[in-house]
Amino acid sequence: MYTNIKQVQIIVSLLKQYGVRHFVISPGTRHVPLVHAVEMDSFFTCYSVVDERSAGFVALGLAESMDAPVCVVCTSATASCNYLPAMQEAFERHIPLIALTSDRARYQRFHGENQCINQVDMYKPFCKYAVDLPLVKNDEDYWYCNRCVNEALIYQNRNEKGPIQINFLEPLNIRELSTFEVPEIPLTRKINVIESNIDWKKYAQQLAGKKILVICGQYITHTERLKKALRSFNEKYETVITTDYFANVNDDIFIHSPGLDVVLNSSEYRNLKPDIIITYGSKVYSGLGVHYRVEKVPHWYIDEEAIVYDPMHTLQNIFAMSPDMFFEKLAKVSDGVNSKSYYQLWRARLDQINFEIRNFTNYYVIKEVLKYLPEKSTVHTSVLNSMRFTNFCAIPNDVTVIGNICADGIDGALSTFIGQALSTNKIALLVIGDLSYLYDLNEAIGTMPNNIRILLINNNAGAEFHYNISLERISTLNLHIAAAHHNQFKEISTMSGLEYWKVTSADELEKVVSLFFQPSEQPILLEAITDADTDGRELRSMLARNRKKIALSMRVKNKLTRMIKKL
Ligand SMILES: Cc1ncc(C[n+]2csc(CCOP(=O)(O)OP(=O)(O)O)c2C)c(N)n1
Repeated sequence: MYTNIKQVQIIVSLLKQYGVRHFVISPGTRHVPLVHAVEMDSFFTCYSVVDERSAGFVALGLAESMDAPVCVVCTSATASCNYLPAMQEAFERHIPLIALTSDRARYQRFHGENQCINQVDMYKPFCKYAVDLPLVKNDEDYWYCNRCVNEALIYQNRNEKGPIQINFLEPLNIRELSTFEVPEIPLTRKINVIESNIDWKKYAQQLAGKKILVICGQYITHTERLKKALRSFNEKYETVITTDYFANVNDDIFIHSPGLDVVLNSSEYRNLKPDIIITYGSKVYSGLGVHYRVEKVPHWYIDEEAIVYDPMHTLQNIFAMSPDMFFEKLAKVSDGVNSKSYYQLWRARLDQINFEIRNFTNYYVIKEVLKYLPEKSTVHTSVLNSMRFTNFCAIPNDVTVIGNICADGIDGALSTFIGQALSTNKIALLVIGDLSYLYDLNEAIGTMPNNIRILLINNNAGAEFHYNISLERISTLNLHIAAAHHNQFKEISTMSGLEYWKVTSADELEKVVSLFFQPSEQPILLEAITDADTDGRELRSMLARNRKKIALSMRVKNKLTRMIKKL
């Protein structure tokens, strides 16, 4: 019988699946559930060494001579400190030691608990990767714990091998230490790293006849080779390939899907549900995949560095190769044909989306201005609204769209934009909100070349919060959450050598918008004054107009009618 503790079950199941067989064990209490699990399982070979310092070196010798990873496991506090010399030696010599250090639960640490020191990251300079596992109390903890152990075991073997630390917890209830009721350790998810020298037919078979949603993320250069590979893949498999402007992919093969993720209702999500999701690129902006988390759609991720990226919580395979190779190889070994029926489902729903806007708002201004973008220009946007609305507009293929999308900070949009604009003669447009502009104002008095255009949407607050929270829900919203102010930017613009234009209505905008990108001696800042509350409300109602009501079955309808009658 084995322990009921899920955290330990995950460790044991994964060590087996990764083929880690050898354990050097030192005596103690806190690691009992793990020790008893491995000593009872004939898969593992265990050695007993009292002194943890010696245990570390015994494991080092074993790992080196077998050229295989070896675990050392001990109780907490100074016991774990004694692994340090062996960890340092393993780090320098690229030997795969696995230090399994047992610990107290996070919220017990440093409050009078006995035998408790800070073990988190304790071997830091001498450790390839370290994880501090959570107590597993729900599905989210289970996923996180599984992901951490997978990460540690994957990263141990990438490039040069080396030591890793897995800090795990003793149970809160002392009786659980010696409770063994589970006949078998349940199998947990192993995230597979797949290298390029594989039997591609095996993976092609897994995709054949399946509905495949490819989500293309950011910061991938879409070379001609990659586009060709995607096209060939798309011809052979039932594929939908979605993206947004920030991926800069510019090819008809991609379905441009921004906004879709926030308007689909649950039954539409089910209707469009893929059998598998494939992603590549450093940040997948689209929320589509995350919606499929609950539906447990398997996920394949393509990344040369084999970084674990698991936003859907269903990552199955990481293909450690370029996307070009992945799509090329799979296209080559398949003789299937894309019937386009899955694609048509998506196309039909996307064609119903109408993001028109009539009232003068932040979105209205951005949409009108972007209509005049010149060829081959660059658009940089600050985060959230500016980014969201840019994605809702029609942007020509040869325009480059950028933003500080990964950390989503409002701090550096202007500075980053200036850096980008300095390296091109073409028009460089910044779409920015007033708080983001205020934040980065130091840069507004720096050097500005005349190819710069700044569209500053000044709604005198963080309109994002008027959209996602609203004054109706928090009447004091403007005080601190949306940081309302009364500033306008004429003086500071003139100081920084910008020609200053201001519009407060659709009519005023119409008069100047076609001139905004015309050649000019000076860089130009166009300040559009809108109202944050109206901006938020209009966005909410535009999205609501695009949502379909959930069709209720007759049974549910009758039940509801009966309930209403009873009231
Ligand atoms: C450095 C940093 N601080 C705070 C935030 C939280 N935040 C997200 S959006 C936002 C408001 C942005 O306001 P603004 O630039 O005026 O754009 P708007 O929402 O009005 O479109 C804030 C404060 C953040 N993302 N980054």
